[in-house]
Amino acid sequence: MANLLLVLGDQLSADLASLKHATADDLIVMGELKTEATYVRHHPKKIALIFSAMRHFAIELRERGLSVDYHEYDPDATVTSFTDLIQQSLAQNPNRFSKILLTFPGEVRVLKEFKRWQDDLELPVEILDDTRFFVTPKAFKEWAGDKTQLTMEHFYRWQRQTTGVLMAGEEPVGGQYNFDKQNREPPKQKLNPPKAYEPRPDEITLEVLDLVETHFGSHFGDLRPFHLGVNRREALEFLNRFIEERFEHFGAYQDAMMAGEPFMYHSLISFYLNIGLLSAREVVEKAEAAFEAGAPINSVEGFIRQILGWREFVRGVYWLKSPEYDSKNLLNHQRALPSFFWSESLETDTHMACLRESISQTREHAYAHHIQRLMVIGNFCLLAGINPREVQEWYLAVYADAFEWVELPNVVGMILYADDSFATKPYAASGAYINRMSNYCKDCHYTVSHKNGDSACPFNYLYWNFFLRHQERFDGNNPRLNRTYATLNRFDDKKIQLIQSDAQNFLDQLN
Ligand code: FAD
Ligand code: DLZ
Ligand code: SF4
Repeated sequence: MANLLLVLGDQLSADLASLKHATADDLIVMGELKTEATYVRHHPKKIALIFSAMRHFAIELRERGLSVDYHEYDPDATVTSFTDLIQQSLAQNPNRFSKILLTFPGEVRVLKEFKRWQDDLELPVEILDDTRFFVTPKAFKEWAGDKTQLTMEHFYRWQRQTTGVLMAGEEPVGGQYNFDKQNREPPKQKLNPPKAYEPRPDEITLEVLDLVETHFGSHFGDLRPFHLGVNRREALEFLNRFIEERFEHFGAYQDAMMAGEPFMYHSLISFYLNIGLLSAREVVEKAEAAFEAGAPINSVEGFIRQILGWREFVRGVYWLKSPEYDSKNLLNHQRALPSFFWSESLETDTHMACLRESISQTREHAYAHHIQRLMVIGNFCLLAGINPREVQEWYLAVYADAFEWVELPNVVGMILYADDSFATKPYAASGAYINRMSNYCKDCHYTVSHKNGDSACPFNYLYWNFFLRHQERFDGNNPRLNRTYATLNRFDDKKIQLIQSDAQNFLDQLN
């Protein structure tokens, strides 16, 4: 008998576990669904990316001779959720299926829904491992064992040894596992990153853009111009162009930021990796092949570390720590997210050039590169004490590559220190870091070298205010912060008062 398969909007891989052995007798259901399109106010570009990529993928499946029941978005549809979709398929095809076949999803919420079907439906429901990842949640759990601190570097070395990627026998290629110290060049005057590849929307995408504009046009973010890839061919072109045009400088300038250069030397492939148009294995293989062809080790290792290391690690943490993970708030931060995060007029809503640049670029492209997400926007949310739930929702909504398994650990564990299972200290930085790694400060209303007063860079007093506020937790209890507190403890009362009053004034006028 036939199987009923449900393929989600981030499972668009020809070799998806559930699709590998699909036959013409099986029925594959896919749907542009209200529940999925609205569980947060996704950036319109993100919705358009997913809907258009789903439509293209459905066509490819049909070309493979498979049978697809595809539901285009309809605001009045009675089918609004994955459960509705499955129930309707079962009702329309009585006695046709012997089982429901699913691939492990990217979100706890959806896994719960799948598990409910296992309990409620009369048909067997099989959930296959998502083989697109190197490590299953189960294998990660075994690796984590009873470790109290999960260290990405240890995980990464284990992965390098297990997979043999970038290894020469037992030894890491280049003599060391990690070339991070060669990934921190500040931007130079003459840097000229290549223009990003801009695929032109085809008929299918144009139709989707109109639909998204009608129904989701009020969400934060610019829908047009739209130049994201929506099929396998375009995704591969992004990857190939990265290797040819950007890879050489990726390593050195991985942490650098320049006004007017949203993409720098980054790969721009997270969208396609996360929805399944590219596979992590092929990306790693291409990077290794580029190394054989002469690409520098700091670029190759730095890039592979992000994919084989960080990407797999955060997924492991997500499944290990969920379902409680999204309610973590170790530092008890309660401030509301400032409204300018959702603003269409950032020019007037904040004077902080670094935040303005990073958020307006997010609005325009549904993209910001890692250091903007981590050290500008994330750092601000940490120092200003923003409530983790509000930060999570923002990051999940505004980036086209955002899915909970990858967004949540980056927000909860990495930027906010709302859970301390993998960060050994908060990623807090003053304006000096942003000034060193970007050219934002030279056109800012604030002066980065000023520590206090109206002209001072807010990151400077917010930084010390953060460590004052959490002195009891950290001072003397975290060796990695000994130097920070040695400096702080030399400040006289007047300096401390200035820091606290500047921080208070700034925070009071945030909303
Ligand atoms: P590159 O800089 O070229 O890196 C190559 C690839 O490495 C990326 O495509 C991505 O797949 C992977 N990678 C790099 N860093 C990370 C990381 N920290 N965690 C997981 N994978 C990583 N990435 C997402 O894919 N989705 C998210 O929702 C997301 N949210 C983030 C939230 C915060 C607060 C932070 C600090 C980082 C977040 N990241 C997220 C990680 C990273 O910022 C993006 O993967 C990256 O900016 C995507 O751009 P790129 O493809 O040009 O990446
Ligand atoms: C993010 C998203 C959006 C916006 N819309 C859909 C959709 O209409 N149909 C669908 O199958 N998937 C969509 N997705 C992706 C899902 O939300 C994603 O599969 C789950 O969050 C699990 O990662
Ligand atoms: Fe950002 Fe401060 Fe530099 Fe302005 S001075 S761009 S607020 S770091």
